[in-house]
Amino acid sequence: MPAWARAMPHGPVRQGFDEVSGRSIDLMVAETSFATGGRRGHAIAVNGSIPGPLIRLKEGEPVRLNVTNHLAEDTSIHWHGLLLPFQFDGVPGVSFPGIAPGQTFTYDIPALRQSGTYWWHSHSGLQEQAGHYGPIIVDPAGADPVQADRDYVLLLSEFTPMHPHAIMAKLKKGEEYFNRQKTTATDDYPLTGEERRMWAGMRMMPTDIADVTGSTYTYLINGHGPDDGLEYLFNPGERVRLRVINGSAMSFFNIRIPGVKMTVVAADGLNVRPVEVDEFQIGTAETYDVVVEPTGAAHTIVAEAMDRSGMGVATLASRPGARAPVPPLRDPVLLTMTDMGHGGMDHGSGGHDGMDHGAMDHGSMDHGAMDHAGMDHGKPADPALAMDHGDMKMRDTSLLPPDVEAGPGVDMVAAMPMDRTGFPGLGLDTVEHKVLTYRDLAALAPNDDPRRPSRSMEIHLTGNMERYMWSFDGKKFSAVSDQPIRFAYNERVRVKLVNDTMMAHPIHLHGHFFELVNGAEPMHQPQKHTVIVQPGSTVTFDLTADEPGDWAFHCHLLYHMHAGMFQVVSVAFPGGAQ
Ligand SMILES: [Cu+2]
Repeated sequence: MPAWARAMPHGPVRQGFDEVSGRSIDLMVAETSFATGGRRGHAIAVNGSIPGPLIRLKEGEPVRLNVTNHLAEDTSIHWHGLLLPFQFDGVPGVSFPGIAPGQTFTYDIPALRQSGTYWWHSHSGLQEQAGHYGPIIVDPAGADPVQADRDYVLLLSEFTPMHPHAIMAKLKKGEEYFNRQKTTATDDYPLTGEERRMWAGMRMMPTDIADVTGSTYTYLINGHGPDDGLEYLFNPGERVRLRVINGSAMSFFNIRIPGVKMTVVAADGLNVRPVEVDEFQIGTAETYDVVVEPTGAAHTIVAEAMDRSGMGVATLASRPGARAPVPPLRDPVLLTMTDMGHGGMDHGSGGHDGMDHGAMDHGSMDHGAMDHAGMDHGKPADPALAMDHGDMKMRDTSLLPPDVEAGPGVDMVAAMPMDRTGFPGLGLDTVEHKVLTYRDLAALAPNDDPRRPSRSMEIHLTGNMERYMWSFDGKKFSAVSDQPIRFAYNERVRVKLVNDTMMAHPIHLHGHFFELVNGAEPMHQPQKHTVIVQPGSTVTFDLTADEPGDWAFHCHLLYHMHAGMFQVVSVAFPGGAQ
C-alpha cells in the first residue's frame, strides 16, 4: 500500500497536487474527506490529493495511464481535450464499460498529436463534483511560441459538503434551494412591480444565473479555498504563464488580476493570436492560457463566480506572504430580454443596450402576449429585428424545426436567437475595462481543413427550468441513446447550436476540435473543444469529423448532463463502417 493510502483514512485529504510524468503513469481513485474554510465532507481523491496529480505529457510521445478503482462503485477518467482513439476516451457506456471496483484499466494512448493545457475528470455519475479531476499539460515537441519565466496551473473548481446526489435531488424538486441572491437580495433590485410580475409569470427570477451557488459551494483554486493563502511566486519583470482550467462541475468564473493586464495566448489548449484583456469569463470545462508581467509586490487573482455568490482567490506574490487587497464581490447580475432570445437588444458592442426596463409594460405577460411598445430597441441593422413585438411569446413552438420535440421538456423557445459571440458574458458587458469575447480569438497557426462545409445542421439546447429537465432538441439522452448523431468519415459540417433556454450552456464535443465561426478569417477560426452558448442565442462551428468512433457530446454543467443534455456523436470509420 502506498504511503498516501495508509495516511488517508485518518484525516482530510491533501489540497493541491503533485506532478506525474513518463511513459507509464499510475492513478489511484479512492474515497476520502475534504475540508476548507470551515466546510468538510465526503470527497473522492486521486493519488491522495484534490485536485489529483498534474499529468505532464509530451507531444509526439505515447503514454500508458493505469487507473485503479478503490471506490465501492464504478469509475472512469476522461482526458478532456486530448485527441485519442475513442476506446480510451473514458466515457462509460459510450467508449468503454467503465472501471469496476478493485479493477485497473489501462488507457493506452498513442503518440500525442497536440500540446497545451487540458484536464482530466471522472465521467461516472456525479463523481466529478466530489474532487475526481486534475490538470494535464502537454509540452510541445518543438519550440513553444509562448515564452515565460514561470509556468503555473490555476485549476478552478468547487467544494461542497453536500453529497452530489443530494444536490441533484434538490434541483429536481425545483426548490430554489441554492439561489441565495433570490431569497436575500431580490428586494434590493431596481425592478418595478410590473417587472417582478413578469418574471414571476415565467416562474423565474432575473437572478437565475446559476443552478448551484456559493450558498453551498466554496470556490477552489488548485484545491485551496479563498482563505487558504494560495500563492504564485514571481520576481518583478518576469513573464508568468497562468494556465487557467475551469474544472468545476457547475460554475462559470470571471477572472481578473486588478492592476495587471493579461495577454490571452491559448484557448482550450491551442495557441491563439495574443490578445490583451483586463478580464475574461471562463465557462465550465474551458481552458485559457494567459501571460502576465506583474510589477508590484503582490497582486490578487480573482476568480469570481458568474452569479457573484463567491470567489476563488490566490495571490501573485513577489515574496512569500506578500498580499494585495481582495476586492469585494461585485453586485449580482440580472438577466435581460436578450437572454430570453428576444434578439435585437444585444449587448455586444460594449455598453449596456439602452433598454429602459422601467418603460416596459410587462403587466400582461404570462407566457403570452407582451407589450413592448415602450421599449427602446436602438437601431437594429436587421429588418427582422424591427418587427412588432406585440404578440411575443415565451414558448412559440411553431418556431422550432420539426425534429425538435416540443413536449414538457421545452419551457421556452428563443423567438429571435442571435449570434452573441461578441458578448463578454453575463455581467461583463457593463464593466469599464476590456473583457475577452469569442470574437477576439483567432488561431495562431492556420487550420488544416480549408474545405467549405458540405452540410449544415441545427441542434437546439432545450430545457424546463422548473422541472430541471435539460436536453438537446427536446429529447433527453435516455430517449435517444440508440439514435446517435451520425457523421460520415472526414465529413465537413457546419453546426448551429440554438439555445432555447435562459442559461448559458458550455457545450463539449469529445475527441475533436471544432472551429468557432466567429468572424475570424476562415483559416484562422479558433479551434475549441467546449463553447459557451449564451442564453437565447446561437453559436455556429465548423467540424471536420475525422476521428472515427462514438464520442460524447454534452453540456458540461454536470447536473445538466446528468439530467439528459447529452448525445452520442458517431463518426464513421474510413471506408464507411459505423
Ligand atoms: Cu447546460
